[in-house]
Amino acid sequence: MGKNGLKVAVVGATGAVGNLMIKVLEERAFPVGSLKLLASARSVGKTLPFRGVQLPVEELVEDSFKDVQLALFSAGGSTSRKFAPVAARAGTVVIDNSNAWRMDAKVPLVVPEVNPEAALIHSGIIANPNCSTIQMVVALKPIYDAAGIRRIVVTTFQAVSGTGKRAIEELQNQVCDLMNGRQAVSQIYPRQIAFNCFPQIGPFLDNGFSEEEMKMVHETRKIFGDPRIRVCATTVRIPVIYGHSESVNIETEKPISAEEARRLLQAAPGVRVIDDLSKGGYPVPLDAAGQDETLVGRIRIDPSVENGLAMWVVADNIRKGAATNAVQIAEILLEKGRL
Ligand code: 25A
Ligand code: L14
Repeated sequence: MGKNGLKVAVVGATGAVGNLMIKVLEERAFPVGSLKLLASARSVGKTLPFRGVQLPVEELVEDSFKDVQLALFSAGGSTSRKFAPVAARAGTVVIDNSNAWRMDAKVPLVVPEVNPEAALIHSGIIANPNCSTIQMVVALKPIYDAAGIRRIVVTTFQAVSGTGKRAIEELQNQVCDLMNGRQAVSQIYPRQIAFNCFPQIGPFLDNGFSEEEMKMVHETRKIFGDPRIRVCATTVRIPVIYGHSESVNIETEKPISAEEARRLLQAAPGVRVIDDLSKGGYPVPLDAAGQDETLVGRIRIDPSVENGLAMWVVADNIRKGAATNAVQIAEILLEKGRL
């Protein structure tokens, strides 16, 4: 590994997102001098590849962060609540992918295409938003800037990889069992996911919304810095492995035509418009999987309200929705000399 780079740690390195964080650091040629792979005790003994070298997985403990300049966390909320402050006290900058710190007033919540400047004002912890929120705000940013957004109604179609490795295995095992005449077993999810879908992501709250739905409300307002945006979300799990899709309806402050929205989106960073209906041109999860752009199609006027616009937004939930967004935040810090 390069001698002049940074000392970087990945917490939750053996998980679905952690694994990809390692790959994205490599792909984007992030200046890693040495890489420390951290996970729970049950992963000690495993090795994972980085730049052609197998690196050992170490157990995450209180003094794991000595001399570590940057730590990317994706080991779940309780691990982040416990260890992100430990790392920050050791002088490590933490970019945390869990839900633990996102709504903390002292913690910036950053999507580089939307509010990059927020990354520079932190006290050791920077939060990566929820995957469903990230791809939606990337697609809405150019429209927000041009016409303002009053209200968003969104329905998501979410892949199982967001829940982690064991959920991917649950879908695969259920399909295999059902195709072989055996019963499907659900351990991770509340209902059968194979050949099915269900409108529940995370626990339900007293207001009748799921936790994932309320994350989209609060995080969208925080990232845009606009507490007036009204958001109503319905989040649905579908039997897809990689790539979330979203049906997004918005009401803008000023009128905007579908052509103008399409033109703005075509010029927006991180966005690719696929919107040619004559050729069946619209994005699907298989287009999004394995790449970093947020794909937008089906852009059209919603005639049921004043200043209504509807669109379809698809992205790889563990790349742009998690690992890539986290590494992009680190790149902002690096560029501004903050690492
Ligand atoms: O809802 P949350 O809390 O926000 O959770 C979000 C993410 O956390 C993970 C899961 O991701 C999910 O996407 N997660 C949730 N519950 C978990 C649990 N009971 C859990 N992970 C482990 N146990 P994931 O499965 O893709 O991996 C997340 C990464 O986090 C590491 N990790 C978990 N707890 C940790 C920790 N690291 C440090 N300290 C802790 N306390 C985790 O490493 C992984 O890298 P690991 O060593 O625990 O898991 C390695 C593989 O083992 C399998 N596995 C998971 N749970 C169990 C298990 N094997 C046996 N028994 C289990 N209970 C997984 O397949 C994992 O890949
Ligand atoms: O808040 O199960 O980052 O798909 C995103 C994915 C919570 C769980 C988060 C899933 C998560 C979720």
